[in-house]
Amino acid sequence: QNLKLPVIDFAELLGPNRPHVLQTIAEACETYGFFQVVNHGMEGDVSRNMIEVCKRFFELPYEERSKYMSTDMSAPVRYGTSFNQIKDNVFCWRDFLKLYAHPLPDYLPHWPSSPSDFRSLGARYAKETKEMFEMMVKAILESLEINDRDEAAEELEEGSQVVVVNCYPPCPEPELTLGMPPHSDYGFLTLLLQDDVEGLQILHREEWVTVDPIPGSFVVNVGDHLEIFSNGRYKSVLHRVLVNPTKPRISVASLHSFPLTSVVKPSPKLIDEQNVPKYMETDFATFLQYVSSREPKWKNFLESRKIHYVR
Ligand code: AKG
Repeated sequence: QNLKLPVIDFAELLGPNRPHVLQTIAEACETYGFFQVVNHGMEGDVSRNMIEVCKRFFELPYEERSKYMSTDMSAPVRYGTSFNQIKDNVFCWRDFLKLYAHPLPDYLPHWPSSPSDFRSLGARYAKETKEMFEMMVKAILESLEINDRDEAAEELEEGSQVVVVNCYPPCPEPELTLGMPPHSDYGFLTLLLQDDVEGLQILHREEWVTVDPIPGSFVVNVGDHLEIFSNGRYKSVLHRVLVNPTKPRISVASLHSFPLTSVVKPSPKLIDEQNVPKYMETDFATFLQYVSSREPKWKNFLESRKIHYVR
């Protein structure tokens, strides 16, 4: 049984229906940690061209793609298999291209120069997803009853954006593997574009359910930073990817986080005597230290930041 995620019509955020849409966003973030966005303002050509140019990248000869292979997790561009082909004990059925994207002028010169239109199409896509993210942040803050000009919005505007292109080739024995193991996303929000092949599953009421792709829509999910910022009200939910026996699948995830130098903590606007902080302050260095000492899986990192009060 496939899951129909709550659908947010972004155009309605600009009209009289805004309070109702904000309510739907809040309920979706509390119940599923996920929602889908339609009428988001990105023209169909921009998203279709992005999927198509990424497909062409993965079709390039290995010698061309492997120029971007790196074991440095913070390289501006990293091409690889699984998560880290040097470290992983078991490989996932996935190739990926990870592109740092903000500030774009700093990173664009490092992006693949082949296919020849990769940078121009990718840059437009990254710029427009960043704008969409900024509108979403305002809606998310408002849904938490926090002023949309809160300093968090400013910080997030300067935060990191990483575009991860996932390519899942057809797999002759899909039941023996996964495209991606269960994980939650480290950042604040992830905006995911996918082609028309299903594969994404989320953990909902302790069951894995497949998300029905709506062509041209974005799947948006709450990341660990937003769970912490909302003091646990919005949920960073585990998700994984199945592979298909006959069809390849491409997805493009745009991951948006607080700046790498920021301290992430529950919003002071949501904390009072009745609502004590449920998470410790955290920063990127703590995260890196955590993941370099063990395999990053399930929600271990987020769990490790929870405060357990002794009565
Ligand atoms: C990720 O990039 O973190 C994903 O979970 C990708 C999901 C997908 O390919 O549908």
